[in-house]
Amino acid sequence: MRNEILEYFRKANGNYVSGEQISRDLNVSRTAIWKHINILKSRGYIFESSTRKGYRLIYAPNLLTPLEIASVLHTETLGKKVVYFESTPSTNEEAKKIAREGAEEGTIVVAEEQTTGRGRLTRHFYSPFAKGIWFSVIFRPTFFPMEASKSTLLAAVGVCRGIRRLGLADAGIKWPNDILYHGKKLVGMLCEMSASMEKIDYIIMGIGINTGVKEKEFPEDFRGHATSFLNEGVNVSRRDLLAAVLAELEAEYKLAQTEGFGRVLDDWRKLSVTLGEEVRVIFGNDNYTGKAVDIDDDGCLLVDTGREVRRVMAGDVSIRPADAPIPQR
Ligand code: BT5
Repeated sequence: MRNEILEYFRKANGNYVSGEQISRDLNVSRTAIWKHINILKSRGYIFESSTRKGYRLIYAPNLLTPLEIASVLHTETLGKKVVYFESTPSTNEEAKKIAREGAEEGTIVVAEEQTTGRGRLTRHFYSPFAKGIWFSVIFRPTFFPMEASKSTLLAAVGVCRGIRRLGLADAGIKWPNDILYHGKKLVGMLCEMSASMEKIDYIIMGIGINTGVKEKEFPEDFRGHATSFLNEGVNVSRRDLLAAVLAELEAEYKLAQTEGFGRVLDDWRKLSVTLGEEVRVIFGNDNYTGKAVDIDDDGCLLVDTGREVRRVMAGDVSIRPADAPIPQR
Protein backbone atom coordinates (compact mmCIF):
# COMPACT_ATOMS: atom_id res chain seq x y z
CA MET A 1 0.00 0.00 0.00
CA ARG A 2 2.85 2.39 0.83
CA ASN A 3 4.14 2.08 -2.74
CA GLU A 4 0.72 2.83 -4.12
CA ILE A 5 0.43 5.90 -1.96
CA LEU A 6 3.85 7.04 -3.13
CA GLU A 7 2.95 6.46 -6.74
CA TYR A 8 -0.15 8.51 -6.20
CA PHE A 9 1.89 11.44 -4.92
CA ARG A 10 4.38 11.15 -7.73
CA LYS A 11 1.62 11.30 -10.30
CA ALA A 12 0.38 14.45 -8.59
CA ASN A 13 3.69 15.97 -9.65
CA GLY A 14 4.35 18.09 -6.58
CA ASN A 15 0.75 19.32 -6.34
CA TYR A 16 -1.43 19.03 -3.27
CA VAL A 17 -3.74 16.03 -2.92
CA SER A 18 -6.41 15.88 -0.28
CA GLY A 19 -6.39 13.01 2.20
CA GLU A 20 -10.04 12.44 1.42
CA GLN A 21 -9.36 11.99 -2.26
CA ILE A 22 -6.51 9.52 -1.75
CA SER A 23 -8.61 7.62 0.70
CA ARG A 24 -11.41 7.37 -1.86
CA ASP A 25 -9.19 6.52 -4.84
CA LEU A 26 -7.11 3.92 -3.03
CA ASN A 27 -9.89 2.68 -0.83
CA VAL A 28 -8.04 3.04 2.48
CA SER A 29 -8.94 4.94 5.62
CA ARG A 30 -7.53 8.41 6.21
CA THR A 31 -5.89 7.17 9.41
CA ALA A 32 -4.07 4.49 7.42
CA ILE A 33 -2.85 7.12 4.94
CA TRP A 34 -1.64 9.32 7.75
CA LYS A 35 0.27 6.36 9.26
CA HIS A 36 1.91 5.51 5.93
CA ILE A 37 2.89 9.14 5.38
CA ASN A 38 4.52 9.20 8.80
CA ILE A 39 6.49 6.06 7.98
CA LEU A 40 7.55 7.59 4.67
CA LYS A 41 8.70 10.70 6.52
CA SER A 42 10.85 8.54 8.80
CA ARG A 43 12.38 7.06 5.62
CA GLY A 44 13.49 10.48 4.40
CA TYR A 45 10.49 11.60 2.31
CA ILE A 46 9.44 15.18 2.90
CA PHE A 47 5.77 16.17 2.69
CA GLU A 48 4.22 19.56 3.09
CA SER A 49 0.77 19.57 4.61
CA SER A 50 -1.99 22.12 4.64
CA THR A 51 -5.22 21.73 6.58
CA ARG A 52 -7.16 22.97 3.59
CA LYS A 53 -5.34 21.40 0.64
CA GLY A 54 -3.97 18.10 1.99
CA TYR A 55 -0.43 16.88 1.35
CA ARG A 56 2.18 17.24 -1.32
CA LEU A 57 5.42 15.39 -1.80
CA ILE A 58 8.31 17.80 -2.04
CA TYR A 59 11.31 15.51 -1.70
CA ALA A 60 11.83 11.79 -2.36
CA PRO A 61 15.05 10.21 -1.10
CA ASN A 62 17.23 8.15 -3.35
CA LEU A 63 15.34 4.86 -2.97
CA LEU A 64 15.28 1.85 -5.27
CA THR A 65 11.56 1.31 -5.71
CA PRO A 66 10.49 -0.41 -8.96
CA LEU A 67 9.27 2.96 -10.24
CA GLU A 68 12.60 4.67 -9.56
CA ILE A 69 14.49 1.83 -11.24
CA ALA A 70 12.21 1.73 -14.29
CA SER A 71 12.74 5.46 -14.86
CA VAL A 72 16.46 4.99 -15.60
CA LEU A 73 16.76 1.39 -16.79
CA HIS A 74 18.11 0.71 -20.28
CA THR A 75 18.43 -3.07 -20.43
CA GLU A 76 16.52 -5.68 -22.43
CA THR A 77 15.87 -8.17 -19.66
CA LEU A 78 17.77 -7.52 -16.47
CA GLY A 79 15.70 -5.55 -13.99
CA LYS A 80 12.55 -5.46 -16.08
CA LYS A 81 10.88 -7.30 -13.21
CA VAL A 82 11.71 -5.98 -9.75
CA VAL A 83 10.74 -7.54 -6.45
CA TYR A 84 11.21 -4.77 -3.91
CA PHE A 85 11.57 -4.83 -0.12
CA GLU A 86 12.19 -2.06 2.32
CA SER A 87 13.66 -4.70 4.56
CA THR A 88 14.27 -8.41 4.09
CA PRO A 89 16.60 -10.97 5.69
CA SER A 90 18.55 -11.62 2.47
CA THR A 91 17.80 -10.84 -1.20
CA ASN A 92 19.57 -14.08 -2.19
CA GLU A 93 17.19 -16.12 -0.05
CA GLU A 94 14.20 -14.34 -1.53
CA ALA A 95 15.56 -14.74 -5.08
CA LYS A 96 16.06 -18.48 -4.54
CA LYS A 97 12.52 -18.80 -3.30
CA ILE A 98 10.97 -17.09 -6.31
CA ALA A 99 13.38 -18.83 -8.73
CA ARG A 100 12.14 -22.18 -7.40
CA GLU A 101 8.61 -20.97 -8.03
CA GLY A 102 9.51 -20.15 -11.65
CA ALA A 103 10.53 -16.47 -11.66
CA GLU A 104 11.85 -15.53 -15.06
CA GLU A 105 15.39 -14.74 -16.06
CA GLY A 106 16.40 -11.17 -15.38
CA THR A 107 14.12 -10.73 -12.36
CA ILE A 108 15.89 -8.80 -9.63
CA VAL A 109 15.23 -8.72 -5.90
CA VAL A 110 16.21 -5.42 -4.28
CA ALA A 111 16.10 -4.37 -0.65
CA GLU A 112 16.83 -1.09 1.05
CA GLU A 113 18.09 -3.10 4.01
CA GLN A 114 19.03 -6.72 4.72
CA THR A 115 18.70 -7.87 8.30
CA THR A 116 20.81 -11.01 7.81
CA GLY A 117 22.72 -10.32 4.58
CA ARG A 118 24.99 -13.26 3.81
CA GLY A 119 28.59 -13.57 2.73
CA ARG A 120 30.26 -16.87 1.93
CA LEU A 121 29.99 -19.70 4.47
CA THR A 122 28.38 -18.27 7.59
CA ARG A 123 29.75 -14.76 7.20
CA HIS A 124 27.50 -11.77 7.62
CA PHE A 125 27.22 -8.98 5.06
CA TYR A 126 26.51 -5.56 6.51
CA SER A 127 23.61 -3.98 4.56
CA PRO A 128 22.16 -0.86 6.27
CA PHE A 129 19.06 1.00 5.07
CA ALA A 130 19.54 2.87 1.76
CA LYS A 131 23.32 3.08 2.21
CA GLY A 132 24.14 0.56 -0.44
CA ILE A 133 22.60 -1.45 -3.25
CA TRP A 134 21.74 -4.90 -1.95
CA PHE A 135 20.27 -7.00 -4.74
CA SER A 136 20.15 -10.40 -6.44
CA VAL A 137 19.67 -11.24 -10.11
CA ILE A 138 18.12 -14.47 -11.38
CA PHE A 139 19.76 -16.06 -14.44
CA ARG A 140 18.70 -19.16 -16.32
CA PRO A 141 21.69 -19.73 -18.58
CA THR A 142 22.02 -22.31 -21.32
CA PHE A 143 25.69 -23.04 -20.64
CA PHE A 144 26.65 -26.25 -18.84
CA PRO A 145 26.76 -26.55 -15.04
CA MET A 146 30.53 -27.15 -15.20
CA GLU A 147 30.91 -23.60 -16.57
CA ALA A 148 28.88 -22.05 -13.78
CA SER A 149 31.76 -21.18 -11.47
CA LYS A 150 32.88 -18.68 -14.11
CA SER A 151 29.65 -16.74 -13.74
CA THR A 152 31.22 -15.37 -10.56
CA LEU A 153 33.90 -13.76 -12.73
CA LEU A 154 31.26 -12.56 -15.16
CA ALA A 155 29.41 -10.84 -12.32
CA ALA A 156 32.60 -9.15 -11.15
CA VAL A 157 33.33 -7.76 -14.61
CA GLY A 158 29.83 -6.31 -15.04
CA VAL A 159 29.76 -4.74 -11.59
CA CYS A 160 33.28 -3.36 -11.85
CA ARG A 161 32.52 -1.72 -15.19
CA GLY A 162 29.33 -0.13 -13.89
CA ILE A 163 31.20 1.23 -10.88
CA ARG A 164 33.98 2.67 -13.01
CA ARG A 165 31.42 4.39 -15.22
CA LEU A 166 29.83 6.09 -12.24
CA GLY A 167 32.96 7.72 -10.91
CA LEU A 168 35.31 5.24 -9.26
CA ALA A 169 37.59 4.66 -12.24
CA ASP A 170 40.27 2.87 -10.19
CA ALA A 171 37.94 0.11 -8.97
CA GLY A 172 39.38 -3.34 -9.64
CA ILE A 173 38.58 -7.01 -9.05
CA LYS A 174 40.24 -9.07 -6.36
CA TRP A 175 40.05 -12.72 -7.32
CA PRO A 176 37.54 -14.15 -7.66
CA ASN A 177 34.93 -11.45 -7.22
CA ASP A 178 35.36 -8.77 -4.58
CA ILE A 179 35.58 -5.27 -5.98
CA LEU A 180 38.19 -3.16 -4.26
CA TYR A 181 38.87 0.53 -4.39
CA HIS A 182 42.43 1.43 -3.46
CA GLY A 183 42.73 -1.83 -1.53
CA LYS A 184 39.43 -1.57 0.36
CA LYS A 185 36.33 -3.67 -0.24
CA LEU A 186 33.58 -1.75 -2.00
CA VAL A 187 31.49 -4.72 -3.21
CA GLY A 188 30.86 -8.29 -2.12
CA MET A 189 29.22 -10.94 -4.31
CA LEU A 190 27.69 -14.30 -3.65
CA CYS A 191 26.70 -16.51 -6.59
CA GLU A 192 24.56 -19.54 -5.89
CA MET A 193 23.24 -22.18 -8.24
CA SER A 194 20.69 -24.94 -8.56
CA ALA A 195 21.40 -27.51 -11.27
CA SER A 196 21.16 -31.12 -12.28
CA MET A 197 24.16 -32.88 -13.90
CA GLU A 198 23.34 -31.60 -17.35
CA LYS A 199 21.32 -28.42 -16.90
CA ILE A 200 21.39 -25.28 -14.82
CA ASP A 201 18.03 -24.46 -13.33
CA TYR A 202 19.03 -21.04 -12.02
CA ILE A 203 21.99 -18.97 -10.91
CA ILE A 204 21.50 -16.23 -8.35
CA MET A 205 24.03 -13.43 -8.41
CA GLY A 206 23.85 -11.61 -5.10
CA ILE A 207 25.61 -8.27 -5.11
CA GLY A 208 26.18 -5.75 -2.33
CA ILE A 209 27.66 -2.34 -3.24
CA ASN A 210 28.42 0.20 -0.51
CA THR A 211 27.27 3.63 -1.59
CA GLY A 212 26.54 5.83 1.42
CA VAL A 213 28.21 4.07 4.38
CA LYS A 214 30.53 6.37 6.29
CA GLU A 215 33.89 5.00 7.42
CA LYS A 216 32.97 5.09 11.11
CA GLU A 217 29.67 3.27 10.49
CA PHE A 218 31.28 0.04 9.26
CA PRO A 219 31.34 -2.66 11.96
CA GLU A 220 34.62 -2.66 13.86
CA ASP A 221 35.80 -6.09 12.71
CA PHE A 222 36.36 -4.88 9.14
CA ARG A 223 36.47 -1.09 9.54
CA GLY A 224 39.53 0.15 7.68
CA HIS A 225 39.17 -2.68 5.13
CA ALA A 226 35.89 -1.52 3.59
CA THR A 227 34.84 1.58 1.72
CA SER A 228 31.89 3.18 -0.08
CA PHE A 229 31.28 5.73 -2.84
CA LEU A 230 30.60 8.37 -0.18
CA ASN A 231 33.88 7.60 1.60
CA GLU A 232 35.71 8.08 -1.65
CA GLY A 233 34.13 11.47 -2.23
CA VAL A 234 31.55 10.42 -4.84
CA ASN A 235 27.91 11.20 -4.22
CA VAL A 236 26.41 8.55 -6.48
CA SER A 237 22.75 8.11 -7.40
CA ARG A 238 21.89 4.55 -6.35
CA ARG A 239 19.38 4.07 -9.12
CA ASP A 240 21.81 5.31 -11.81
CA LEU A 241 24.48 3.01 -10.41
CA LEU A 242 22.10 0.06 -10.38
CA ALA A 243 21.06 0.79 -13.98
CA ALA A 244 24.71 1.01 -15.10
CA VAL A 245 25.64 -2.23 -13.34
CA LEU A 246 22.66 -4.08 -14.81
CA ALA A 247 23.49 -2.85 -18.34
CA GLU A 248 27.12 -4.00 -18.03
CA LEU A 249 26.08 -7.32 -16.48
CA GLU A 250 23.65 -7.93 -19.30
CA ALA A 251 26.30 -7.22 -21.95
CA GLU A 252 28.79 -9.60 -20.32
CA TYR A 253 26.15 -12.29 -19.83
CA LYS A 254 25.16 -12.10 -23.50
CA LEU A 255 28.80 -12.60 -24.46
CA ALA A 256 29.07 -15.70 -22.29
CA GLN A 257 25.82 -17.11 -23.65
CA THR A 258 26.67 -16.55 -27.30
CA GLU A 259 30.46 -16.96 -27.50
CA GLY A 260 31.44 -18.82 -24.34
CA PHE A 261 33.59 -17.37 -21.58
CA GLY A 262 36.78 -16.47 -23.53
CA ARG A 263 36.13 -12.74 -23.74
CA VAL A 264 34.65 -12.60 -20.26
CA LEU A 265 37.89 -14.02 -18.86
CA ASP A 266 39.91 -11.49 -20.88
CA ASP A 267 37.75 -8.67 -19.57
CA TRP A 268 38.29 -10.01 -16.05
CA ARG A 269 42.10 -10.02 -16.54
CA LYS A 270 42.02 -6.36 -17.60
CA LEU A 271 40.11 -5.32 -14.48
CA SER A 272 42.00 -7.50 -12.01
CA VAL A 273 44.04 -6.04 -9.16
CA THR A 274 45.22 -9.53 -8.12
CA LEU A 275 47.23 -10.53 -11.19
CA GLY A 276 50.90 -9.63 -10.90
CA GLU A 277 50.69 -9.35 -7.08
CA GLU A 278 52.32 -11.45 -4.38
CA VAL A 279 49.49 -13.23 -2.61
CA ARG A 280 48.95 -15.57 0.28
CA VAL A 281 46.56 -18.48 -0.34
CA ILE A 282 44.79 -19.96 2.65
CA PHE A 283 42.73 -23.09 2.15
CA GLY A 284 42.09 -25.41 5.05
CA ASN A 285 45.54 -26.22 6.44
CA ASP A 286 47.23 -25.22 3.23
CA ASN A 287 48.90 -21.83 3.47
CA TYR A 288 51.46 -20.56 0.98
CA THR A 289 52.60 -17.45 -0.87
CA GLY A 290 53.41 -16.83 -4.50
CA LYS A 291 52.81 -14.53 -7.40
CA ALA A 292 49.34 -14.51 -8.99
CA VAL A 293 50.27 -14.90 -12.65
CA ASP A 294 47.00 -15.58 -14.51
CA ILE A 295 43.63 -17.30 -14.51
CA ASP A 296 43.13 -20.42 -16.61
CA ASP A 297 40.23 -21.33 -18.92
CA ASP A 298 38.22 -22.59 -15.95
CA GLY A 299 38.66 -19.28 -14.11
CA CYS A 300 41.07 -20.79 -11.55
CA LEU A 301 43.82 -18.53 -10.25
CA LEU A 302 47.37 -19.60 -11.12
CA VAL A 303 49.87 -18.88 -8.38
CA ASP A 304 53.59 -19.26 -9.01
CA THR A 305 55.24 -20.26 -5.72
CA GLY A 306 58.73 -20.23 -7.26
CA ARG A 307 58.82 -24.06 -7.26
CA GLU A 308 55.56 -24.76 -9.06
CA VAL A 309 52.47 -23.09 -10.45
CA ARG A 310 49.50 -23.97 -8.28
CA ARG A 311 45.91 -23.83 -9.43
CA VAL A 312 43.53 -22.21 -6.96
CA MET A 313 39.82 -22.90 -7.25
CA ALA A 314 37.20 -20.58 -5.82
CA GLY A 315 35.40 -21.87 -2.78
CA ASP A 316 36.75 -20.97 0.55
CA VAL A 317 40.12 -19.72 -0.51
CA SER A 318 41.32 -16.59 1.11
CA ILE A 319 43.66 -14.47 -0.96
CA ARG A 320 45.55 -11.69 0.83
CA PRO A 321 48.63 -9.65 0.16
CA ALA A 322 51.66 -11.85 0.87
CA ASP A 323 52.90 -9.49 3.59
CA ALA A 324 49.58 -9.31 5.50
CA PRO A 325 49.60 -10.90 8.96
CA ILE A 326 48.72 -14.61 8.93
CA PRO A 327 45.30 -14.99 10.56
CA GLN A 328 45.27 -16.91 13.87
CA ARG A 329 43.20 -20.06 13.88
C1 BT5 B 1 30.92 -11.60 0.33
O1 BT5 B 1 31.26 -12.66 1.15
O2 BT5 B 1 31.53 -10.58 0.19
C2 BT5 B 1 29.58 -11.82 -0.37
C3 BT5 B 1 28.62 -10.73 -0.05
C4 BT5 B 1 27.34 -10.83 -0.85
C5 BT5 B 1 26.35 -9.81 -0.42
C6 BT5 B 1 25.14 -9.79 -1.30
S1 BT5 B 1 24.10 -8.47 -0.90
C7 BT5 B 1 22.82 -9.11 -1.81
C8 BT5 B 1 22.86 -10.62 -1.64
N1 BT5 B 1 22.08 -11.06 -0.51
C9 BT5 B 1 22.84 -11.63 0.44
O3 BT5 B 1 22.41 -12.09 1.52
N2 BT5 B 1 24.13 -11.63 0.04
C10 BT5 B 1 24.29 -11.04 -1.28
P1 BT5 B 1 32.70 -12.88 1.75
O4 BT5 B 1 33.71 -12.86 0.64
O5 BT5 B 1 32.55 -14.08 2.57
O6 BT5 B 1 32.97 -11.61 2.64
C11 BT5 B 1 32.30 -11.39 3.85
C12 BT5 B 1 33.19 -10.47 4.68
O7 BT5 B 1 33.20 -9.15 4.10
C13 BT5 B 1 32.69 -10.27 6.10
O8 BT5 B 1 33.18 -11.28 6.95
C14 BT5 B 1 33.28 -8.90 6.45
O9 BT5 B 1 34.63 -9.00 6.83
C15 BT5 B 1 33.23 -8.16 5.12
N3 BT5 B 1 32.03 -7.34 4.96
C16 BT5 B 1 30.77 -7.55 5.46
N4 BT5 B 1 29.93 -6.60 5.06
C17 BT5 B 1 30.65 -5.75 4.27
C18 BT5 B 1 30.33 -4.57 3.56
N5 BT5 B 1 29.10 -4.06 3.52
N6 BT5 B 1 31.34 -3.98 2.86
C19 BT5 B 1 32.59 -4.48 2.85
N7 BT5 B 1 32.95 -5.58 3.51
C20 BT5 B 1 31.98 -6.22 4.22
